[in-house]
Amino acid sequence: MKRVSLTQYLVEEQRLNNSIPAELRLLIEVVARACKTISHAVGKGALGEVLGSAESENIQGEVQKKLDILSNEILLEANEWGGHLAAMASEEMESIHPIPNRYPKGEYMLLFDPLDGSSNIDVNVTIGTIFSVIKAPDGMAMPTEKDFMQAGDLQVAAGYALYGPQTMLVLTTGNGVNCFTLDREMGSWVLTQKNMQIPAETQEFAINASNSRHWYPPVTRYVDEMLAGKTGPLGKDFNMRWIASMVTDVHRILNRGGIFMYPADAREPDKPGKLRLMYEANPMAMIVEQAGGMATDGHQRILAIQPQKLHQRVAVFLGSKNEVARVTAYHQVGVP
Ligand code: P6P
Repeated sequence: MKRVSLTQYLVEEQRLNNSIPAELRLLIEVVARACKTISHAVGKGALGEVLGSAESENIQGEVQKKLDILSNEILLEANEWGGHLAAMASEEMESIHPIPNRYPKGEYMLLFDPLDGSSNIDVNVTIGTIFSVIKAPDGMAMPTEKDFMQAGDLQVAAGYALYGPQTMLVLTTGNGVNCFTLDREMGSWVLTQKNMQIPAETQEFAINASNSRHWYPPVTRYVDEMLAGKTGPLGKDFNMRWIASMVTDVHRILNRGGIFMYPADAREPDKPGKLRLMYEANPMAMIVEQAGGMATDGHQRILAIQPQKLHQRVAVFLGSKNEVARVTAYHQVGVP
């Protein structure tokens, strides 16, 4: 493939589809540059004295890793001066982060999980950054959390960076999904996969099976049918993968199909799931749908959910559309 840089791709996409105004292009390039910085810090590991926990907790009550906080700061500092944003929101911050008054404000708002999969940081397993871009409401003066309560269908862009054997950036602005690989020598993002498509069928599923005794019947039925293999109702054998790093499980599914599930379960009946809607499920659902896949909470499209709270959680079933449709259908007859 002729080497096309991220900048060239964004400029040509704007020319072809008029879908990436200059401000959005600037935002994407700033986020991509911040992900390069995060990749560099992650890559240092113990040599950078960035491993281990930060002896603090985030809004979710989860112990923060030093790299969680560093990644969050890198994204805040990279994005606050450019004039393309009105506000940001992060898994690592309880409330929204309005752009400081000393900087101009723009028409976009950025949400992110700065370092997803951080339980894997200290054991050198691939982790990543997930981001979502929405428009600031017209005439918004001082941004509030309410301004962020936009359904996922309203996202103008979504993506994730992957800090693994290669550093990659997967991006959609509503016209398909493209993957860029970081050329570490040149420091530039190079287009390496165009218009990624998720196969409709799959023989691979991803779920944390240690929770199986807590699952509700629709999930138990579905997983049991897959485990029954060729002689079971699905008539084929299935393989299982669970990396406990959503970006990595989703990237595998983008490349070879599969279904990723983090369902609600009986451990906490009031908790709809573990993953967060605004900065994990929504961006991943936009990417998956743009790649021909499907993403539901077991009952409806994730992108159709009207958010109520910035850090609200949601059940997630995403990937190969025929399998997501199947497990979603099972929920129509079963409990949540
Ligand atoms: P569990 C990482 O902490 C994360 O938010 C996702 O990246 C991942 O899919 C999930 O949680 C793993 O959860 O319960 O298997 O540790």
